[in-house]
Amino acid sequence: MFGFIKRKQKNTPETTQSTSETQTSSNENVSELSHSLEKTRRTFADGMADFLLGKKNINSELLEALETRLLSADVGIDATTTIIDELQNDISRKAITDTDALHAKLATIMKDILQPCEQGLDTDSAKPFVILVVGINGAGKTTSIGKLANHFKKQGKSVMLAAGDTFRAAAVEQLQEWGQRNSVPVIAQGTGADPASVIFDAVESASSKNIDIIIADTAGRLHTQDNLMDELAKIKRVLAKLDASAPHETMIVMDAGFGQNALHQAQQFHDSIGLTGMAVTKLDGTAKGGILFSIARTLKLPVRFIGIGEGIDDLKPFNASEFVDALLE
Ligand SMILES: Nc1nc2c(ncn2[C@@H]2O[C@H](COP(=O)(O)OP(=O)(O)OP(=O)(O)O)[C@@H](O)[C@H]2O)c(=O)[nH]1
Ligand SMILES: [Mg+2]
Repeated sequence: MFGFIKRKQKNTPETTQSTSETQTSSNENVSELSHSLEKTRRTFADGMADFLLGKKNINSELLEALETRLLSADVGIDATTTIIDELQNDISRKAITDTDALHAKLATIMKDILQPCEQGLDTDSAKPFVILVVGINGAGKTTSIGKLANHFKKQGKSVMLAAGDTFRAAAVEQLQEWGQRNSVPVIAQGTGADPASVIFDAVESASSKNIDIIIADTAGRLHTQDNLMDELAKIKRVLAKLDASAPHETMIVMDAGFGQNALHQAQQFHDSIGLTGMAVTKLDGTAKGGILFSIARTLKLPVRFIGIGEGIDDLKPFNASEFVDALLE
């Protein structure tokens, strides 16, 4: 939304080049993210530039416009209220007097809201480390598993996949394709097999082969939502027989485009089976990327990864600071 300020800053000598390698890679991440988050970024930006270009003074009209933009991007009432109240506070006590200061403060507040959700997944605490992937149909589970396999392999870990979605005929083949692309083994039985037994076998096999990480796919839809929750609870029970601490991560994959509805669904999964982390997908295809702020305020679950495209490299560890910088670029 403050693109013109950024462009102006980019030409000033102090900010043109960063010397540290970390900073360079962070800048690259922000540019890539910024491109992927284009739709949400535009929701923030629409209508704001006029205010900022036309007026030097910060006034209540500007804050109202900002509030509307935040709500349109699904930032949610709670986080939006925090942002506007804190800005208003600083404006009242003259700590913010121009748009540059407003921009800086806005970024700080937004980063503070998201920071608690930035908790990377540490897969070294168990071997095999078992990740159970859950979520409603079409959220992006199987695709994210394929991307995760690629991510972990790049870290030098050995990975195995378990085809726990035995409900839909094509589900096993879809996972097997991802297995082939990543050159990782996929443990599968046929359609209609008991998912808990497929995943149990996979974990036993991973143990015997000294595999680091096992990622289990599950169905997104059964005959009823109760069936689904019962099945997932059974998978967890059966796994715990093998290793009391397994699954080590129960990760929900959530489609950002569902906005507030996705939050409600995630809460249902959390209440039924207990979640330990999330991957928020399809941030590239939605104007509702602000949902991350609602997640931070309501679900308070670690956001392990974000999905920003259909390609194998389009799943990134969530970084709160880069995310906000990309949105405000
Ligand atoms: N643009 C975009 N598309 C994505 C992303 N993640 C997944 N998709 C697409 O979303 C669609 C559904 O993904 P799947 O991985 O099959 O979803 P699923 O949760 O396994 O679905 P079910 O097996 O039916 O429960 C596919 O076309 C994916 O390519 C993302 O981050 N961005
Ligand atoms: Mg699937």
